[in-house]
Parts: sequence; structure tokens; C-alpha cells
Amino acid sequence: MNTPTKLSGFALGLAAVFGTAYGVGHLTGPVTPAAETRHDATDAGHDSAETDHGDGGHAATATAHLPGGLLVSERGYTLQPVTAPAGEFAFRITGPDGRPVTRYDVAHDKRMHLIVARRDLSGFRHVHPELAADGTWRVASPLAGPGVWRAFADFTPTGAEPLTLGVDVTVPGALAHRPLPAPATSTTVDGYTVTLTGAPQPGGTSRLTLTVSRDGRPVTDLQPYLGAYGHLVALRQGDLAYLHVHPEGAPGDGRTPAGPAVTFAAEVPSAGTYRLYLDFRHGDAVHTAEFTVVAGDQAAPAPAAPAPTTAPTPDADHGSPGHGHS
Ligand SMILES: [Cu+2]
Repeated sequence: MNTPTKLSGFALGLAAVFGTAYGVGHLTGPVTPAAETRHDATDAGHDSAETDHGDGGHAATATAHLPGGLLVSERGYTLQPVTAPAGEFAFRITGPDGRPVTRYDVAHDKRMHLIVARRDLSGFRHVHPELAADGTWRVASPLAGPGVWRAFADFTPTGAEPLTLGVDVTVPGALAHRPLPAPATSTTVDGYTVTLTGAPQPGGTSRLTLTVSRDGRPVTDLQPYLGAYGHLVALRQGDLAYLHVHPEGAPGDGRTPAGPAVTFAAEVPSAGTYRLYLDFRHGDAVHTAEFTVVAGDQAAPAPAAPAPTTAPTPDADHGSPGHGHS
């Protein structure tokens, strides 16, 4: 493994990429002293003392620098689970006016991306609910068994900025202890082997390359899934801060191969342990490869001196901001 070599080369370039908004676009908002939430007038019951905003439309205020998914209510939008029949999961998003939102922009082929994982980071699923006329989203329940789950709604209300809200949902039953798998750079899923090159470093953009093989042979005919050859979600152990990253390049752009490697530029908000979930499509099925990674190597802090960037691949400079998160 030549990961350390690549990392040191990459670390030297970190200073130059500060401000790139991959995966966690809101991180680039002004970093203000951590004021607490700005609940709007419609958010009854939360009368934060320091807030005096009347219109709920402040895109660049306190929560602008938070990772996604930590809040159940943000910028006037609130994620509300709705009672549903057995086997179904339902929710709605209420807007600044307190009413269910019914108009959404399509992002990555869908108007709503619902991601779930247990609080212990097991059971990851990424599904796409259907919207009813009254603003209720419904989907066959992705909550596979007992536990405390985090459900993330990743969406863009028409006329507003993209948003990821999160809510805890408990499925009753006997709790199983599922320790987080140890950090690893290779994993298997559905007969595929996926290897990870690169490691996330807090404070900048980190290139993570995932390479897919099957039976010892590189997979070179990955199928586009939601407009990309892969979707990467990262959840931070401890609070399940959420990052959704799309790869460099796009199917059909004339320069992006259909595997075996898919490269992402990820910005992790802090040192810590993360679980990565790579969704990719092959053989007309979507597969999810999972990795535990540790961001921030205390033994090798990023040097501050600028230096030429060592490009891990020929495409290193093609970090188009157009591929930010959905
Ligand atoms: Cu999705």
C-alpha cells in the first residue's frame, strides 16, 4: 500500500484547497462564533433567547458552517416523521410557513434522498420515497430491525438551498451489540472487492479513490447510478454528522471511465472516526461497500508550508465545484 506516500503529497496541498466546497458546501459559509440555533417564529416551543430573526431566511448565519444532518430543524424547515402502516416509513418536511413542503428541486435524479443508519452506524440504506400531494413522503421502510436509527432527508426545497435534516427513530425490539468494524482499506460486498486509497484529513479536501473488482478482475463497466458512478456518504461516529459526496467526473463526459476507480473529494469536518458507504451500480443492482476510516493522524499533522501538489492521478485538478453535494 502506498497510502502514506499519497497522503503526504496530498497534505502539502491542503492549504491551497481551503474553501473548496465538496460534499459539505455549507462549511464554507462565514465561520461565526457558535451561536445556537435560529428557530423561526413558526417553530413553536423553541424560543431561543438570543434569536430575533423574523424571516427565517438567513443563509449565512449560525448553522451555515455545521455539517449536515445534525439538526431536525434548520432555516425554518423541519423533518417530521409521520405515523405509517407497518412496513412503511413516512415523513414530511414543513417549511418556514409551518406547512408541509410540496415543491422540491430534482438533485441527482431525485427530489428526495432518504438515508438511514442505526446510531451504531450499522444498517445503512439509501432510498427514494414517493411524494404524495399533501407533502407526505412514503417508502417501504428501510429500517431493518430493532435499534435507534438516524434518518437523513437530503433535499432541496424549490427556491431554497439544499438541506439535510436528521431525526432519530426507534424501532422497538431486542438490541444487538454491533461493534464498529475496525478501520480497513478493503472490503467485500455482493461478491465485489472494493479498496480504498487515501484517507480523509480534517481542514481540507481529501481525495478518496474507491476501486471495484470482482473475481480478481477490475470492473470497468460500472453503471451510472443517479447520474454518477458512485455516491459516497460518510457518517461521523459519535454524532452521525452527515456528508454526501459525489465523484469527480460524470458518466458520458468523455473523460470519466466506468471504473474500476471512482474518486471523490471529501471534506470532513473534524478528526474522528467515520463510516464510509459507497453506493455503486453494476449488474443492474446497487451495492453498498462500507469502510471505517479515521480522519486526522496525530502522528503526521499537515505541514503548513506550501509545496507543489503531487497529483495522485492525472485528473487531480478536475475538481469542478459543479459536483457538490445534492
Ligand atoms: Cu438518493
